[in-house]
Amino acid sequence: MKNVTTLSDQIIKSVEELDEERVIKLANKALKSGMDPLFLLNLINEGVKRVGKLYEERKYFIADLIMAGLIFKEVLELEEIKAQFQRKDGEIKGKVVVGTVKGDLHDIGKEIFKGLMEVNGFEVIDLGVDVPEDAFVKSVIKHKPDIVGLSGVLTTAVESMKDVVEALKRARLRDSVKIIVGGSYITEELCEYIGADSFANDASEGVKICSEFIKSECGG
Ligand code: B12
Repeated sequence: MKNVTTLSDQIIKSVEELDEERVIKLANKALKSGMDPLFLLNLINEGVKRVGKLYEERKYFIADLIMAGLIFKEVLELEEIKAQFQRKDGEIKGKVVVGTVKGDLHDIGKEIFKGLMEVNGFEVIDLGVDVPEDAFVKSVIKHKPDIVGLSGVLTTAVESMKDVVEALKRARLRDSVKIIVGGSYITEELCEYIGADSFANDASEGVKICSEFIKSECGG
């Protein structure tokens, strides 16, 4: 147990220090020793949050945020992690339109949510980043999804998320979909303010909520 804790700490620390080579080396070591890939991603996320904090404290700069993003993406490219996101054959449970909302370019969380949804049997239509509300409306008309998933990590994303909900209401589509919002700072109060059906600060939790949406839709 001590070794596992030490390795976890080392991973978080090497992300915080933006030591790309060491992160990849330790990540490979952790995966080889049987660490759950999703647990590993949580560790990387913890390190990345520390980078964010250092940026806030003006000890790190924008280039460091970029580097943190690049390191995260590199970890997502590791074979064992990619395997975690490989869609298994089987029935499609439901359809979801996802996107990072207007004004926000952060896409790592959205990519993780998308990957986990696909692995859990959802068809995902990904609209990308900085997506305006009318693009969500058009996509709902075109694809008739069961769920709309909105991602955003900037505090300003809350207003953009609310804009999407309002635009769907104006188009009389709000009741045809469930809406889930995700991002590290989203709270129940913000979810209510946005007018979404649910929220998650963690992609796995989001997948569980979406599966429940589908179950209740089917009356199960
Ligand atoms: C990497 C990074 C960047 C990279 C992004 C690269 C990329 N391709 O995404 C770059 C360098 C581009 C960037 C730019 C900026 N960033 Co930035 N960035 C970060 C950093 C360090 C990590 C974000 C991240 O990827 N985290 C890892 C992922 C996995 O976490 P996540 O997004 O929260 O996702 C998880 C959950 O939230 C959830 N989830 C996410 N989406 C969804 C969706 C659904 C439907 C569900 C269910 C769940 C879900 O699941 C995920 C996994 O469990 C954060 C620090 C932090 N604390 O978050 C700052 C941070 C978000 N950035 C910040 C800032 C200020 C900026 C800039 C304004 C900086 C600048 N001066 O230009 C710009 C804004 C650009 C823009 N318009 O979007 C601030 C935001 C502060 C605020 N109050 O809004 C933060 C918090 C840093 C800080 N502490 O100051 N950034």
